Formats: sequence, structure tokens, C-alpha cells
Amino acid sequence: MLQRTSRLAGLIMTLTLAAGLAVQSHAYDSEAISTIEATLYNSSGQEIATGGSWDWSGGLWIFDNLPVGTDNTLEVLARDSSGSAIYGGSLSGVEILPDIFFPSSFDFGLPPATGSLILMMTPDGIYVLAPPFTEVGILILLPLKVDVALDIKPGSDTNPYNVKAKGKLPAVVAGSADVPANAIDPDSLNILGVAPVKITLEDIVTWSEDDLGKPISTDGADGIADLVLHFDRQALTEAMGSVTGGEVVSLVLDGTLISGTSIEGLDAVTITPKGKRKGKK
Ligand SMILES: [Ca+2]
Repeated sequence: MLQRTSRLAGLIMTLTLAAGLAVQSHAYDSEAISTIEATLYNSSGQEIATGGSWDWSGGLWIFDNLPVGTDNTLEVLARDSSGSAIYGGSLSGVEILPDIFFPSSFDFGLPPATGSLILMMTPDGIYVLAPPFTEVGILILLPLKVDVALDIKPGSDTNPYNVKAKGKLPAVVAGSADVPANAIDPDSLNILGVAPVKITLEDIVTWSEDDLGKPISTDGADGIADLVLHFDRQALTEAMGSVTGGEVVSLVLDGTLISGTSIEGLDAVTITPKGKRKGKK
């Protein structure tokens, strides 16, 4: 396997240079990926083979022992070092040819019943080849989850939260050029399972990124509409469960884009000291 991999690596390197596929920058964050895995589905959607997980830094992977056939779909999942799936993509119409180049078995003159795919890191995703040099296609890696800038109680840094208070808690999701507010599915949004009671489009914050590339928002309009959410305080307090005064409680806004991609926004509130509360009363 090792010998075969290094032989292939040499071939692929030549091919890469020839095709001008120099790996410079990535549409995805290559550094965030730790491992990838692949699954092959047949035309009726049945899983017929799984491969990996492979070490992403290897840059080239052989997905072998695949049943010969047409009209398969290849799916690839990329995980970060904590094992969370962060990118994914699929390629349909994948044909698995009898692998005469690297047959996994010989059937006395009959063509091998299995084939292989060579997967290779490229700037857009995974370049897929049938050995030795038949291009199958490029599987585009897309983020499975997009971070959004959530600002609970815009205008406040510490977000004091009184668990006795009733009424509405405002929060804003900063719209950006990449993730416009109207690309977010309003019906999907929730904090701890609590959906906002009111959603409006207004431009009240400015979207930017912190040093780590995480989206943040600061006060003031930037010409891009934001999603302003109002949550029922009592419902949210109920969902938080047992909290004590002075405690900082992280709140995650979950949801999806209209395209189906998951989004997540993170902020925190500080429970006001007088709002001591032990579980449900
Ligand atoms: Ca804005």
C-alpha cells in the first residue's frame, strides 16, 4: 500500500504540474481540516463503500476496493481536529472502472470486479481521478456550518440579564456580503430551542472579523441589513434552567441558511446578581 501510494504520488505530482493545479490558496480553510472520509453511494442511494478517515495533510488518498459500476455518488466529509464535520461535498455520475492499473484481485483473465478512485487536495476541493489518469471531476468542499456574528442586547458589552424580567430580549445577527441577512431562514432560528417571537430586517450593526477570522459586530450601521430578533425573556429564562447571579451564560443561536447550510452565532449574558434562581419554580 505504501509503495503503491508513493508511486502514485509521483504520478500525481507530475499530473498536477501538467494540469497547472498548483495548490496555492483554498476556497476553504485548508488548515482547519484534520481528516477526511469518503462514502460511495450507488444510483439508488445505497451506501456501497466507505473510505478513511485519512490524514488531510497527506494531500492524496486512494479510495479502493470499490465495486465497478456507473452513476455512483461520491460524498466527502472533512473534519477538524476535534472531530466536528466542517466541510462537505458530493460528486454525482461517478463511474468506477475495473482497476487494471492497481487491481485488488485477479480473476484469471477476467477484468477485476473492483476499481479505485484517487482523491487529491486542490484549491477548490477534492480532485477525483480514476487510475491512472481519467479525470472524474472536482468535488467542491463547502462549509457545513457558517459562523455568524450574534449580538445579544446590541449596545451593551456585558449583556446583563435579569431572570425575573418579562418582555422581549433583543438580539441581532449582523448581515455581511457573504451571509446577507435575507439568506438566513428565519423559521430555523432558535436559542436553546426558543424561537424568536419577532424578526425584522434593519441595519443597526457593522459586520467585521476578529483576529481569528470569526465574525463579530460593532454598533452602528454599515449599509448592510441585519436580522433583528426579539426573544421572549421568560421562555429563554426557562430554557436556561438553573443559573445564579453573576454567572456568565453562553448562548448559541442555531439555524440554517435558506440553502440548508447550518449557521451558528455565539454570545453570552451575565445574570444580574439579584436574579438568583434555582431551577424551575
Ligand atoms: Ca449592518
